[in-house]
Amino acid sequence: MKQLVRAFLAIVVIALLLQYVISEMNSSEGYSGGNTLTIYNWGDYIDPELITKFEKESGIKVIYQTFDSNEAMMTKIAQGGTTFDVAVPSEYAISKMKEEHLLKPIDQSKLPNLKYINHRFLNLSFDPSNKYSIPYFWGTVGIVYNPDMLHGKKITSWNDLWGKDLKNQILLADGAREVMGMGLNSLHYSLNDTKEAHLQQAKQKLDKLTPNVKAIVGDEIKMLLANEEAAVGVVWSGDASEIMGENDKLDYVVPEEGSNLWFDNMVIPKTANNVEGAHKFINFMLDPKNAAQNAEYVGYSTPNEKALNYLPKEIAEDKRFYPDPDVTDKLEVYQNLGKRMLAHYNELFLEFKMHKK
Ligand code: SPD
Repeated sequence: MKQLVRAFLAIVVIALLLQYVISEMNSSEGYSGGNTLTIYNWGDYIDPELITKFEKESGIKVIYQTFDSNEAMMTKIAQGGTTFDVAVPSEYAISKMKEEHLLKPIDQSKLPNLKYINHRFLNLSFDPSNKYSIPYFWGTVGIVYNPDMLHGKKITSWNDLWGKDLKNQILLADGAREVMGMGLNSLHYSLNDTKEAHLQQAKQKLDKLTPNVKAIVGDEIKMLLANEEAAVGVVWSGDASEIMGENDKLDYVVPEEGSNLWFDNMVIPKTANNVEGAHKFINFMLDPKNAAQNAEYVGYSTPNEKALNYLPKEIAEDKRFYPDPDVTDKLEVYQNLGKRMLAHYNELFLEFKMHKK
């Protein structure tokens, strides 16, 4: 009898251990299937309450993982061994993922809320007809700065950042295209330039900026700038909006030499297990009230026309974060420069980071 009890207890312990191991795998390796949905998004890029609301409404359990660059996200998805159901790449990454057959087509008949997206954000060249991607947020790259810390000085151009008065005052977002783009734009080159001589010139110019660069950082850039740890930051517009919500002394400018207009869209990676759930989630995020709640929480600009009605006027009418088409038409969208050129941009950016250290 005692032996039977021991055997029974051993089975219970093994079963509990197995359950624990499986749940650990679910949360760490992007396992999805059954009634779960694995979402792979940028850090600080969703209101967590919306995840809970989606889980309650759909009965689907969400496993949520984050990345901090398009490059890291693409490498992980291309490597396989993960089953992300929804991811949120930027435009040039979407074009590259399509080329590498990493995306599943989207069934628009399952997205009745797609009608709320402003047509300005649909049918863009990186994904004509939105066969593979649905708009999530959009914005620009620019400079957020604290006039008080700069004795009233106004910043208007990339070249202002090389000023001697900015020693150790600049924080840069940790993005290869953003930093290389800043170097290229400061020389009046395109931020999609592929001429080796221009890229080398941009890298040399960036190296000269290092005395002014305090750090190259991820999402913590928002907290550091809001707390006045540095006077200037090169950031995505949505981060600027969030920082300015914390510290209203700061201002945001898109530099006069030009800059980047970007689009982050929701996609269904090739390895998705829960395609039905992925469509449900995408449609949920397209709901105008949900889109407005998300935009207000993260600070980024929503492409959802109807959602603008649910946002406070001071957000929806702020032209720094919702610039009109005549302004955005002058900006450049990153192109997919091909595997080798994108790797080269990354290498140059890494060399710049090493030079900084
Ligand atoms: N913390 C959220 C960051 C999202 C930034 N996406 C912008 C991509 C521009 N290529």
